[in-house]
Amino acid sequence: MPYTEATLQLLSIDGTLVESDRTAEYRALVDKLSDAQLQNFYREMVVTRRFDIESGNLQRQGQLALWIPSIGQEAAQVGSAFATREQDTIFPAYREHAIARIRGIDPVAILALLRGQTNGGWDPNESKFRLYTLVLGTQTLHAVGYAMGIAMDGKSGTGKPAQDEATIVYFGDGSTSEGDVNEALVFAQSYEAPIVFFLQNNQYAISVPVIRQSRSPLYKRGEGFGIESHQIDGNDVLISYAVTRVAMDDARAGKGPRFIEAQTYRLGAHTTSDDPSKYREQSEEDYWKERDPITRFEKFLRAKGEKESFFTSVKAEGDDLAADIRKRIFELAPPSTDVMFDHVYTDDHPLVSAQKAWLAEYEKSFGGDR
Ligand SMILES: Cc1ncc(C[n+]2csc(CCOP(=O)(O)OP(=O)(O)O)c2C)c(N)n1
Repeated sequence: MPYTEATLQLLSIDGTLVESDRTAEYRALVDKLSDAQLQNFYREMVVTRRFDIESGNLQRQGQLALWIPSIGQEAAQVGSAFATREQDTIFPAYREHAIARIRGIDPVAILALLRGQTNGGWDPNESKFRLYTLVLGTQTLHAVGYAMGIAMDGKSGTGKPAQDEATIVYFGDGSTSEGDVNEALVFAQSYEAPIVFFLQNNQYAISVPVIRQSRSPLYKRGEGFGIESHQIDGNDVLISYAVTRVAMDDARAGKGPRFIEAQTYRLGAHTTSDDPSKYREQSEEDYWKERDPITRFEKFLRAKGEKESFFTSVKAEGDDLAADIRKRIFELAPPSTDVMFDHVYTDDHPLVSAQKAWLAEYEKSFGGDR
C-alpha cells in the first residue's frame, strides 16, 4: 500500500500521536496549536464533506452539469490551507473545496461554475485564491511564474520575496505526468522560486492507478529536480499542517521551492460522470475508509476531552450550509447562452455574432420553455 518508510505522520489511524525523531520539529508546531485552531481543523473538514455530499445530490437532481468531489482528501487540504498566511497566493486545481472555503470563497460561487453560469466564479485578487483550472497542470506554470515574479519584486536576486510572501500550488498524481508540471519544477528550482508544490496523491487519475504513472514514489520526482521533497500521510491533518507550514516559511525566506506528496485517497468518484466500481476493488476502498481523515481526527479530539456539544454543533453547521446552498442554487437565474460567445474575441466578430443570433432564434423557437 502507498505509505512508505518515508511517509511522515503525526496522528495514527486510532487518533493517537506518533512519536518519532523525524517528526519532532513538526510535533513542536502542532503542540503550539490552540484548542480553537484544532476545532477549526475539524469544523472545516466536516462542513466541507457535507457541502460535497449536498453538491453531489444537486448534480443528480439536475442542478449542476458536473460535480467534482473531494471526499477523503479533507485533511491534506485543510491542514495545508491553514498553514498558509494571509499574504500567500494559492493556485488550486479543481477539487480544492475545503481550501476555497478557508479562503472565504462563497460555496455557491463554486456551484455556479459547475452549473455553467460563470467561467470563473470569484475575484482571485480579493482572496488570493486563484481560479479553478480543469486543464491539468497548467496552474503549476502559472504559480511558478507568479512566484518568480514576487521574488523579482524583492530584487534580492536570491529568490527571497519582497513582501514575506510565498505561493502554493495544488495538483494531482496524474498531472505529474504532464509536461507542464515538469517544466514548472525546472523553472522553480532554477530560479529558486518561493513556491510549495503540494501534490495530493489520491491514487488515481480517473481510472488509471498511480502505479501506471510512476514506478517510484512521486515525492522522488521532486527530489530528481533538486527540490527538497517530503512524503506525508495526507489523511493526517496535523502533519499536513506542520510540513506545509515549514515548507512555506522556507520558501518565503528565500530557501527555494519545496515539494510535498500527500498520500491520500479519493473515496468517491472522480466526478459525477465516473463509476469507480468499474476499476477498483471494494477491499481497497475499505482499507482507505479505515484511514478516513475525519474519524481519525475526531478520535483525537475526543481523547483530548472535546465535548459532545462541539461535535453536535459542527454537524448542525454542515446541515445549515447544505440547506443554504440548496436554497440559493434555486435562486440562481438560468445560465445565459450568450456567455459562450462573449469572450471568444476581444472585439465583435461577424461569425461569432451570426452564431449568437442563430442560437437566440433557435432558443426562441421553444417559446421560452427551456
Ligand atoms: C491537459 C489535460 N489532459 C487531460 C485531461 C483530462 N483529465 C481530466 S481529470 C484527469 C485525471 C487527473 O488526475 P490527477 O491529476 O491525479 O487529479 P485528480 O483528478 O485525481 O484530483 C484527466 C486525465 C485534462 N483535463 N487536461
